[in-house]
Amino acid sequence: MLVCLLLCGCEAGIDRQAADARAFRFVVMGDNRPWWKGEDIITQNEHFLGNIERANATNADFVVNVGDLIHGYTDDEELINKQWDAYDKACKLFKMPYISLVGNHDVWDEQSRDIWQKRYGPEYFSWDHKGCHFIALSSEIVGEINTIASEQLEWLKQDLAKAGNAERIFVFLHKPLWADGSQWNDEVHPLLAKYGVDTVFAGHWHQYMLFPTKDGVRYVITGGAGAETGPHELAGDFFHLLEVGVKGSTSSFSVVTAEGRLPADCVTWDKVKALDESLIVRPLERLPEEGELEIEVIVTNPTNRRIRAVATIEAGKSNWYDNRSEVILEPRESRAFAVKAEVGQNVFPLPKSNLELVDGEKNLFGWEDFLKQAFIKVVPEVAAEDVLGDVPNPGFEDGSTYGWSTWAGSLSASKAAAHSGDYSGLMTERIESWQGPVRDLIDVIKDGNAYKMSAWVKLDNADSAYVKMTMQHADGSGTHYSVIGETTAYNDKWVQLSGTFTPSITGYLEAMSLYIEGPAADVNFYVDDLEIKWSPLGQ
Ligand SMILES: [Ca+2]
Repeated sequence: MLVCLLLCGCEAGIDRQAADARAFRFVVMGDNRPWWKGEDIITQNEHFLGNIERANATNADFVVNVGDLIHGYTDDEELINKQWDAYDKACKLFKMPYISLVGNHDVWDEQSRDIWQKRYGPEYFSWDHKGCHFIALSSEIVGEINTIASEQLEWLKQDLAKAGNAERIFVFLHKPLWADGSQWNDEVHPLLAKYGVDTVFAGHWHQYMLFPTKDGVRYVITGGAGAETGPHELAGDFFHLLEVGVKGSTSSFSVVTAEGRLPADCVTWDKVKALDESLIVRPLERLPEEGELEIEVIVTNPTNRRIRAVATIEAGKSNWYDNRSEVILEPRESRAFAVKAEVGQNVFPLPKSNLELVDGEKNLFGWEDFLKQAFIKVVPEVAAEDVLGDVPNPGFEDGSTYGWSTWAGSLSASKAAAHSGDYSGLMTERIESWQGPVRDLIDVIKDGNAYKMSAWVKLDNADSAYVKMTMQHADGSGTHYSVIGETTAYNDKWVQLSGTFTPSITGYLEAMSLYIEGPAADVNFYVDDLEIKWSPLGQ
């Protein structure tokens, strides 16, 4: 197996460092893949090649890549193998042993998993090096995606139990599952804390970010090996690798970029959160009328350099006008700044708005949709005004299916069950799982506005089933399906399907149909109390 061969080779390094046999360095990086839908989705890009050079310059004992190695996401086996060949070719440039982990662009279905296993072996594994233990996990196991579960979790428990004498334990995986909460924090983190794991390295977010240490376990994101990054340097959006030094029972690392070396705390979760909260937008006291207005914001310069704050309003399909305002900020200065704007007859939908801190040509940090914050006080009253007037018979209380239709099968107003009132809609004689009650909303939904939608569902002849609320919309760019809400429905209680929908319409709108679907064809179900509310801030 690849990993074993590589690591057997590097154990020979011990002789060369006889003076301090247990001090060593290793490199971690992630997310080198060619850019998403870029011109060349096969060849590895210059940013990855640069990172390989910088890794070689560290003379580290080995390099770990936490995944998203190729473009992937195709059924074309020949193309997948071409992408892997191009990756292997680039990786031959590493002068030290090199270990690859599985990312979501590398294994996304059974076919891609089989290709991975044929070429690189198991999806999770571990190894020892100079008294330390290293564990590579997969967040991409088919059928268990975004979890470390079942067989892999059992393996991890046994592997950690066997690593008892290791000086330090390091864990690698592709997705920062700790940041999305849930299963990792309940089942995996306590194990790592129990065994005194030093650091967990992940990628997936194309940036660098140090998280707060939790129960002694350090968590780090390093996803800057070549895939496209965001624009904001202070948020960790830059190409980089991590150089980790281990000496006895301590470890430390620094962040290596094309421009030099940065300390591990150059970008932390807390610093980015504080920056994000440093922008203050003064809420409007009333809805603006047609004409010019100023939005007052307070911006803070977090650097020791003179920078600019640039606010842009991009009208798009709204009734606002494009606008750009700018102010110079002295080092560490915090100041009020009036952002100029101009609105036509209708305030909603709001335009796109963006406020950036800019140093020369570099974007340091930014706030998208900052304008929404100005409307927080004045929106609740307008949000209360719903659009139900345009959606008659939402709860079948007409005693008919007026306003409703079906793709196929039979829909009737039924007194057998009701979430409210006397009636609900009973859906029977379905032939496919996607068939269910349909509402035509072509005259209700307006481009760019946000809507909150909900409906109640109860099963008739099955204990439980997956249900979802879907919007089908057809326009100049084709037919699109958006899942607005999904849940499990039961036959002994009503459950609510809910979610928000913000249409983006291209060209001529041909259809806008909301429907409830999901259970197997022979499952009959009731639907009641459809509710659609205008939600100007998309909240
Ligand atoms: Ca009803």
